[in-house]
Amino acid sequence: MNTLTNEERVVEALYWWGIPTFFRCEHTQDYTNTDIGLVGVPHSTGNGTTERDQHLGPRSVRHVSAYARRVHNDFQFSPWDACNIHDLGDVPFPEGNDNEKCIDRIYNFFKKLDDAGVNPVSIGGDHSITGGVVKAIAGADAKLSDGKKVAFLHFDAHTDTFQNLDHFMGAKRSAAHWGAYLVQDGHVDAHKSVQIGIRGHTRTLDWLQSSYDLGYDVITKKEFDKIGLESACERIKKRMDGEPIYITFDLDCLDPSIAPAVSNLEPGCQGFYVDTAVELIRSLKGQNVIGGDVVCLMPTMDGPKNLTSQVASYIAFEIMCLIAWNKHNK
Ligand SMILES: [Mn+2]
Repeated sequence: MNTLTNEERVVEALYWWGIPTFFRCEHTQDYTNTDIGLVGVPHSTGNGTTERDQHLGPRSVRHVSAYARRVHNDFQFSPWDACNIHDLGDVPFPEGNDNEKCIDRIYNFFKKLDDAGVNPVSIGGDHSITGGVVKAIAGADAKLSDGKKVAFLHFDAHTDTFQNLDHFMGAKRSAAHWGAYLVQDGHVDAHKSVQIGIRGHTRTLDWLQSSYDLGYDVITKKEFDKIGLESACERIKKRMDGEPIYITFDLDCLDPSIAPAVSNLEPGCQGFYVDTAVELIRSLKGQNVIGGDVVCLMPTMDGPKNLTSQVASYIAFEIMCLIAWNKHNK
């Protein structure tokens, strides 16, 4: 595919050179030679707040992520040499304003990846996309999870486990519902899952009850600050040890100073800084991570240098490296 000379290849490190794909990976729709598939999920109608534009996330990460095509210094390996990583394009949304039909489209797209044994790392899109993705790759019918439910490592300022509302501003499988129905429908084992980073003042005092009722372990940001990084990593590892794992990363768990371009900002208290989030992800090194997503990026609200998109690239890189690391060591 690459026709550049060795001398010319220096331009590949420049994000603004060439045709933008995720991490400058080859774009293909042929899954047969793909180990890890990078997928854009440009979907906004699962979050009916006024803050939309999350469908612009994949394009924005494609714009900057060639810069993040790096080796992994902590793991001392190159994911790009370890396995075949391709940009599989975007999920098509001809019914873009109909959330339920879009979730079906996402499911159908990712079912094909599951059938082909391709591990997906997705860029959203609002958080409702996780519902379609995980329904396809986890649970009794899924190949990637070996017929098992997945354990979630769910980063977020919010629980997204609504059970008391039939719909959120018209969307049933909305960005606020997926964390509940994936458990109820048999795709996620909440008793092996952790929600981390939940923070801020909420509208009601029983805001965590729905997560507890479903069986999640919740590490709020406040509790995290008390117990510290090491003990949080231990708790995560212990809870999901040996299970198929899916990492879903809402960028709003990060501090607004490093991730201002998110849809539901929680500026009332500090979020994670990037080192902390990265170390929490790395706590799953060597575990059976089968996929992940980075969601809620809203590029139209970003600051200079597309900071939030750049951070999103690096978070996706870390998730991807967990999957690539296992293939590297096979
Ligand atoms: Mn959130």
